[in-house]
Amino acid sequence: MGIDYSEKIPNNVDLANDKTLQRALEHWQPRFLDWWREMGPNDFASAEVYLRTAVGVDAKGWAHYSPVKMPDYRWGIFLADPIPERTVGFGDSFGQPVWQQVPGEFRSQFRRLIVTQGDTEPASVEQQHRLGHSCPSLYDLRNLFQVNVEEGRHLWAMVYLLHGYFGRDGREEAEELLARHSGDADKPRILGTFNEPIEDWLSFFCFTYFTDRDGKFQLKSLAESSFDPLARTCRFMLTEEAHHMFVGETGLGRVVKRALEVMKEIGSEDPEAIRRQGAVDLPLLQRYLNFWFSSSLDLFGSEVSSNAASAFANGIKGRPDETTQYQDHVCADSDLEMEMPDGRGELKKETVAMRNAMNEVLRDAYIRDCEIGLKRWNMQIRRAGFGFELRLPSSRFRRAIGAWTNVPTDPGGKLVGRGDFERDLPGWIPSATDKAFVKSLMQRVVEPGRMAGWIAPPERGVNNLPVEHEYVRLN
Ligand code: BYC
Repeated sequence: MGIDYSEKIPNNVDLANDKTLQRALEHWQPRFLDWWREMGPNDFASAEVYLRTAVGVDAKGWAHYSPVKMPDYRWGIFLADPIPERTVGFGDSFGQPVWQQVPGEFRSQFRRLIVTQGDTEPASVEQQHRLGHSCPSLYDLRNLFQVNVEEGRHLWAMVYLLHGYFGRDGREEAEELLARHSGDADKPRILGTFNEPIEDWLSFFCFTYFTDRDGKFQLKSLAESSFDPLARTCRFMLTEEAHHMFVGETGLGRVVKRALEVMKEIGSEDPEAIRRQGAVDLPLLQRYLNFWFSSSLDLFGSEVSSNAASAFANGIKGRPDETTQYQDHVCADSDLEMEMPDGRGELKKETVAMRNAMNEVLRDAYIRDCEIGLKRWNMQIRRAGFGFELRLPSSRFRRAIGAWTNVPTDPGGKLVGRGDFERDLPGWIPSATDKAFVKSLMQRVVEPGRMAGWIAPPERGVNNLPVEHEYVRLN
């Protein structure tokens, strides 16, 4: 079914024929718009932004571009087309028909996951609330706003499920999604990373590289769910998510490129000399990567998790690409060996039932995916004739969730004494001086085609338009 844009809430779920649900969502809609006005990029409400809006969920329809004022963006409910005769792809009910309703016994588990997923979407918009004022170019400003409106739509995706399938509890949860706020002392967002401030574009690019990539892995796992409406909504969200990671990967690549240009110009790798030229030195970038990667690793939950085990056993949440990447979809008798801290400053080997280790399986796949960008940037650095190498820190470093919580290690994952850790940590993640320097670079550039001095231009513009196109008309 195509997307009907004549309706108050554009959708492809035949909302017009479910009056109760339509009324409930129409009641929530003005609250969402109030939240957007208060917490979204509202200083730019009158700007015309060259945005992508889905007009259909197939390959042809989902990337339609036009200039739009963000408050007029048509947030709606779009599910990928159903897969006929789809069956449960993993866990104890493997092979049985998928569910069009939430089975009563799994209701609270599903609600918890949908609320957690939903909570991240508005959180990220809140985190990026003021970034527009320091954009390095109109091209980047447009990408920021594209990401923001789509995160708003992803919130709609989860709110649709809550309203449509969880009755009164779901409606209450949908209200709460607008009541919690990123970094709020009393009502923070649920997951740690979504309460971290994003006050500069280097953090934004790290966030879209690392944290949106967690989004990719979590959405892929939920796209395997036996609750078919959840699977279909996540499948469509993934098409949009790909652009967010593109923004992160190309953004960081352009920062590296600019640093290398400056290093060649001045013939030096000295961070201070590079900073004097207004570019980001690579050791500083490494500290930003250390911060955002370690924070994003926590988003996978504990290494050993009974929540993860029951989500897998019950067909609620699978592994990314469950059908194509794995042979054993039941995992009743397999296990995974892990190295854990023994609590006395040493390591121990532990054998964990595979179902209980699912968070770690996802985290491992995520880490491999994160490596790809680093390989590319390191190649850029080598080609430019420099020896510096960017690295992902160890998954044990600076963790706040799971077995490695508060276990002092260096970025390479080597166990160190607490005193040494506390002494050295400020040199491993961005220091106050680093942040102040990055802040000093964040001067807004809004002439079409011009870029701030700390970032190279993109290789191409959006939708075959030139980089110089006026992607945002600031009015
Ligand atoms: N911070 O057994 P455990 C995205 C909680 S990003 C704070 O270890 P479980 C996006 C956990 O909630 C993708 N708390 O883990 C990106 C639980 O609390 P309760 C978001 C945390 O349950 C950029 C307790 O610790 N989607 O889309 O197996 C921009 C013990 O849990 C954290 C999802 O996350 C943390 N980091 O797995 C915009 C998918 N980690 O319930 C958007 C849905 C864990 O006992 N969520 N806890 O009070 C899930 O699948 C799971 O909830 C988790 C945790 C993977 C997050």
